[in-house]
Amino acid sequence: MKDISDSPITRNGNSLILAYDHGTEHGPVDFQPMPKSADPKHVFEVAQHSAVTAIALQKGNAEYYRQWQKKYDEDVIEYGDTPLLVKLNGNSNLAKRDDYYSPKQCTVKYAVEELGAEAVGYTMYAGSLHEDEMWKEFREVQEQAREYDVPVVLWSYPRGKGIEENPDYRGQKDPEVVAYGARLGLELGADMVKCKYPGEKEDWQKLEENVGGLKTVMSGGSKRSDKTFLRDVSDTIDAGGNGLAVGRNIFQREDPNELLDSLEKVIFEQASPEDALK
Ligand code: FBP
Repeated sequence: MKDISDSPITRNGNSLILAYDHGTEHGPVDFQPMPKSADPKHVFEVAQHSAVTAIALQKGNAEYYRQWQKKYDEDVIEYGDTPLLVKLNGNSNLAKRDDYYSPKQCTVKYAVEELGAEAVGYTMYAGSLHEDEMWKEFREVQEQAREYDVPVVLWSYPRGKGIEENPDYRGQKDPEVVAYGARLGLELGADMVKCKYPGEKEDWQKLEENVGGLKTVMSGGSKRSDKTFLRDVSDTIDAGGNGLAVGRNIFQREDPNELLDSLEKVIFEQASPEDALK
């Protein structure tokens, strides 16, 4: 089994994954603040910034990404080759369900053999009535990922009735809930776990105490100022985290390059947010 540190989705042990599966998860509403972000080609271009170690796409956009790269190749235009992480499951905001569930649209085989994925991702809603089904699907994903020697990133988002109806928990971002989700990444055999930011650096530190050295990345969340966002990322790194998987805080900006420059310094050079913004 290959160590994730040898995978191209990490650099010096850390990662900045540009997530662009929002058209599935939230719908076009996420593109409204920056209409050009609805065009995948725009986001593919953004992903070529040197800070980005992988772009996370659903199957259809992954196919489009490969076509786009081929076109660029033929035109002999110089372009980056940002590694592809195929998100294997996803769900829309349109579905009416009794509890959270994220069906699988792509196999590891298709992702690797047909799309040339360098990594795969899977969302797990532990705490949902459908947790058992997702565990079963994840087991297959994890074992196939081992066969193909690609790392598997677990979007670990505990939510649903088991969380909502438990009086001990204060929702999805309760530090105990986030830490539990992170621990599941270790228990279920992920190579990296992506967690919601619980709000405080100390909370991320506690999370790290429970993952046995598993790579952890912070999930971006809704758009905030450069300063606030960099502070959250920097706190995650200081607390032992390995970077970021981010969507809206990048593609909802008119020109995300400046923030990406700063993120590169914070994630890969351990710069302070203040120095990174200079
Ligand atoms: P953001 O940085 O925009 O929060 O994206 C991270 C992400 O995990 C995406 O991959 C996904 O589309 C979205 O968040 C799902 O968020 P949620 O399920 O909380 O609405």
